[in-house]
Amino acid sequence: MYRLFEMGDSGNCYKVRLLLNQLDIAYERIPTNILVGESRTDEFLELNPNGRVPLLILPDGRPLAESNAILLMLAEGSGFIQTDAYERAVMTQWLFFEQYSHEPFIATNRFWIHIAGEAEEYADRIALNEPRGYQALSVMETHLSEVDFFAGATYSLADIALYAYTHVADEGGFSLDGFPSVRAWLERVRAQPRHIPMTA
Ligand SMILES: N[C@@H](CCC(=O)N[C@@H](CS)C(=O)NCC(=O)O)C(=O)O
Repeated sequence: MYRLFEMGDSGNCYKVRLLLNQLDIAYERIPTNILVGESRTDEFLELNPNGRVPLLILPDGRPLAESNAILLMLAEGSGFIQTDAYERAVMTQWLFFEQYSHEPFIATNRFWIHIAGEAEEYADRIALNEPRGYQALSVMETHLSEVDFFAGATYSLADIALYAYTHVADEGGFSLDGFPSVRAWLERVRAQPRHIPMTA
């Protein structure tokens, strides 16, 4: 069986749990509290030298880190990955966008404000991240005003990856009021078969 080192409040971990559920793959959850350093122990660093969750242990014992890499491996051969090379590349383009232009600002502010409760301590960095997070939301809004899902007509890994932190953007101080296409897309993602909320 797969084993997943994860934290319930983490969007990066939620991506993996959402996909596992949508693929109907059984797995064991291993709660890992990053706030008390559980991803920085010697034992954990042996498995992921980068000291972060999610970390998936394959049934044969091999470890795999990085949420979007985990998604790509689990979804291999499924309808969540496009078969056409260009369409698949467009889908991965959005996975990279999520990690470089979205998550570092929206997820990081959410972490400081909502999870760590350190909004005052990190006020300067939160303020710096804010325009960049809104920039990512604007890119999403423009794209979603023309398509139903990120990589075209059907729901794919790109939607799972971008849903994870967008649907809780308010917890990072980001309002979705000015992003109607993003809000409509969130509803389409929630309506997918076997969708589960982050709190499940
Ligand atoms: N790029 C990584 C980011 C993983 C990440 O930042 N994980 C956070 C939780 S969301 C973590 O484990 N932080 C603990 C630490 O840095 O000590 C991914 O997508 O999996």
